[in-house]
Amino acid sequence: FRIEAAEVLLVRLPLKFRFETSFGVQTEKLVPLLVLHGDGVQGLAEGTMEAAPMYREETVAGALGLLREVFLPRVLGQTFANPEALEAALGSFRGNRMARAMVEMAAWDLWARTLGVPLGTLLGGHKTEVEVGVSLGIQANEAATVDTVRRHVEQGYRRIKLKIKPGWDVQPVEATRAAFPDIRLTVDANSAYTLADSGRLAALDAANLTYIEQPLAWDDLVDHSELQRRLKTPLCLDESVASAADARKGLALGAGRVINVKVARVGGHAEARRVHDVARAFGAPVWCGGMLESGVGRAHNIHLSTLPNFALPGDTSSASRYWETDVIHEALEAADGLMPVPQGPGIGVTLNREFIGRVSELYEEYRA
Ligand code: OSB
Ligand code: MG
Repeated sequence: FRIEAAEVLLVRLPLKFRFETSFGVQTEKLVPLLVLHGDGVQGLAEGTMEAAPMYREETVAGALGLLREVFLPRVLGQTFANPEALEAALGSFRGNRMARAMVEMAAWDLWARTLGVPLGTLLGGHKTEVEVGVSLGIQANEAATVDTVRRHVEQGYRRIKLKIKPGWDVQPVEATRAAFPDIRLTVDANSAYTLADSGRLAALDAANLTYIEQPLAWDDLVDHSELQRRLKTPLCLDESVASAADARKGLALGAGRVINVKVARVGGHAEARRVHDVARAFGAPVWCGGMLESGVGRAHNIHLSTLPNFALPGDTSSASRYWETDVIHEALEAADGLMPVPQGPGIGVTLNREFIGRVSELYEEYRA
């Protein structure tokens, strides 16, 4: 396929809920979108980095500059045999994997649409629906926590994840477990703890959590392996896995027993599939994480989740939880904790250009 032109758009979407994590409070999502144009076909991708470097080091501003100055000039006017060839064209650059992933993921969508097959099928997946859970932000108190958990359990979500931070961990978890003895429950600390907190984290062993997600530093594997030795509960790595090599090292060190695969965090679908394969070789399940994506990123996540070792429910819950109006026409809605895979070629969704035109804060077009 040949990349004839590219469009970069920037949309600000107000969140329907206040999303508090250990690194801050979010009330909106700044969404950069990339459209790659091939021979009569378009490929879509979304940047999932935050506006500020609070999750990992990447930012929206950094991604927009890199696309314009470095990445798009490398691919415009070029012909690629497949998306892996395009990945290789950007492979010598350091870091900035979420920014590179925008190009790589749009290329997968373009390629799948060119071939007329769903992206999940092209990646090697077979499912027509995927199991999903929900990620719930830090609430004002225990009663509010139990209340919001109840609403989402009633909607059928297959796993509840509570955001925690030092000072807000054992209490909400114990209250939730007492109210729902049998649900699949996890917590996510987004790197808010250190090894000095291992006693506090060990207190969570009593709550029968499926895993504790990313308790320690965003770039750490070694301390996680020490913490894992002190806990019964499996650790799940999110921030600290940026590649299949990181996944191999983390699992070999015993830094965790589960991996949260975020396709953009690891640089795109090809690397996400390699993370999936490495984890399978270690006997470790993976699941598909989320970054409060718009419909474009959400559709990519669902297609990736059709691979067999996505054995635990992902974070890709119904789009209507997040947005009044999405950037795509299709509604990505889960029922009874199952998210249908959008059908049709590629990621199976189409941009709502009318809505985007009204709210877009930036529009750039590049030609070969
Ligand atoms: O750590 O998984 C995370 C959102 C933004 C940044 C990091 C994370 C999250 C979530 C939300 O947990 C997942 C979602 O609902 O998309
Ligand atoms: Mg996480």
